[in-house]
Amino acid sequence: MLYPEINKARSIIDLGGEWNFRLSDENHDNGEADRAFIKAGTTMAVPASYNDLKEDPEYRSHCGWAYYHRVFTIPGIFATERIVLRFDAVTHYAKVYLNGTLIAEHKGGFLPFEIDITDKIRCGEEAELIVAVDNRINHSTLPMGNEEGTAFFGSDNADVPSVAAAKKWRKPVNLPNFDFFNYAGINRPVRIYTTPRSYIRDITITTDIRGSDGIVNYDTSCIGDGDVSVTIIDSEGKTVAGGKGASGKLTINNAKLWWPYPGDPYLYKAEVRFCDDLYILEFGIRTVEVRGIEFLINNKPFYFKGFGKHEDSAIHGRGFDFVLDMKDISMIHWMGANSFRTSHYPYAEEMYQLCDREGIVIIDETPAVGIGGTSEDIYSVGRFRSHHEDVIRDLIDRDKNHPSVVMWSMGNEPDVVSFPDSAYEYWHTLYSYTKALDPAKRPVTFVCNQNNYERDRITREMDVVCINRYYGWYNLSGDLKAAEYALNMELDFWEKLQKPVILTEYGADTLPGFHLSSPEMFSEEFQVLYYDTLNKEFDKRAFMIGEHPWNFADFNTIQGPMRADGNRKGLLTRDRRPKMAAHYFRKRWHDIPDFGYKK
Ligand code: GCB
Repeated sequence: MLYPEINKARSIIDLGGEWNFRLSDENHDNGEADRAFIKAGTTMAVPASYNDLKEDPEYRSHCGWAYYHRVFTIPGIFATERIVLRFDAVTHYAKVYLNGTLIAEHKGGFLPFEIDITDKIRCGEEAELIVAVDNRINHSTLPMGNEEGTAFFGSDNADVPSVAAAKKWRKPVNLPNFDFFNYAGINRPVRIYTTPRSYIRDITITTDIRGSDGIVNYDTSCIGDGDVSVTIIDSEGKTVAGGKGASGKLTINNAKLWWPYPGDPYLYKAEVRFCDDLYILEFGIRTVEVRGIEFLINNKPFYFKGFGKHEDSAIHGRGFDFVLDMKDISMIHWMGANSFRTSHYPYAEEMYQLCDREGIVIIDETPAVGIGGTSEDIYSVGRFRSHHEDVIRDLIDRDKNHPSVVMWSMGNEPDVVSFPDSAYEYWHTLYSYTKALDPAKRPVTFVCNQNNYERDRITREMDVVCINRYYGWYNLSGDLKAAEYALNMELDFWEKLQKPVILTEYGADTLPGFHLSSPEMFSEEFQVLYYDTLNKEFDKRAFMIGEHPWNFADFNTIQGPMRADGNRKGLLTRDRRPKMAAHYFRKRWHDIPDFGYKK
């Protein structure tokens, strides 16, 4: 799916700003009375998560439908154009009504969807838009919610009579089977964009390297009758290659490659023309390959230094925040990191564009987090399977052209040990499905939890073994000597496999400003010692090709006895100030080269 752009053939109308808003569990979708009901609600910012924008606690704890309403007019000058309404992300389920008619429904809160409204709207006349948003999560949604009455990090002690009896006072709440706040609403931009009536629907670019030449394979999908032409322009504006036809192979002599920063993340532009339409796509020339225990970018062994992140900040929640993205990239550079995982869902497209330009490597993750946490064989029941496939298809469709994206993560910490056969079948089928869909055939993985690695048959079969481990925190809490022993015992197991392994999560909750002379849990000194103890062990192992501390920054979660003002494992505070451990990693990572670290 192409990102909306403004050029001489296309334009954009931004529908961000103030909308009417109302929380309600009744059905208010299209009638006159419904519109009046929603308008009589309150004001709401778009894009944003609605949860932290009003002081009534209902906004934070709401479980069910929320309604957005606004009117707009498309200028008459666009009457000859094709007109598309695009939502970058509505979390988690959306119903869209235009002038009282349901025009779209969309499941999944982290990927875009769009509706061609050319024949549904009159340019120059007022139109009325209602978006109904459902934030409920369960075994059919991704991320997954619990349906069995236990909240993440909480227990209802059902066998205690008084606690069991008190349940009747509880109102319905969302019970995430994941550790981040279930921020909801129109989280990313809403735009109308125009194209000519005959238009470029999609462009796919894959690249290769032959000696000093860059190979650019392009494939276009266009609607209408006409010829396609493609021109490749370098960063100085010079034409370096060109071709005609819907697909083709172009050669750029002495090509400049895309390298992670501090290398040059060089980008070319492909100008694609079809009838009166034009689309300009930026792309980089680079290769990615797993060979033996190495992860090669442009044929050189790369070492992942970076984080698991979240889209999360005060007030905005998970609402799109370009200023925050800019700051995060700056802090990634400041710490000498080169990569992150989009834990635990696809991020806003603008972040990937920034990473292309700033040379940051991305492991691109689906929202498949929290699969498990139930006694039923969740894979055989399979209420989420087709949605998971849709999400992978749409993720690849959206992100396939980004040079920054080097690997797909099908999900985070699914239960693969309790249900061995059904889990095996599920993840293997999905692995082949993902591989087949990606035109660039990037490596595919999923990220496994602290499980019984001897029983887990699936993680070991991924292209890269990605493990989340909390030795010294959730296990062997506070005892770093024992943690070091246990980690080494497990690493001995992985070493035999001769596959590349990334520690995709390890971390310790830390309260900024809490200092101790003798490091114990939650102190800044403990966080540094924890990382230093474990890092020294990875440094001894050639197959360990990356370290992603959890988390880049503190982030918000559901309330519960294990979380004081959210998850505090950040190297940075929620407002992006460095804890001592950020300074520790800054020193470490500036000394570790991006390429050839493990000789
Ligand atoms: C994990 C999860 C992550 C949590 C983290 C923690 O394994 O993948 O979502 O936030 O542990 O801090 O508990």
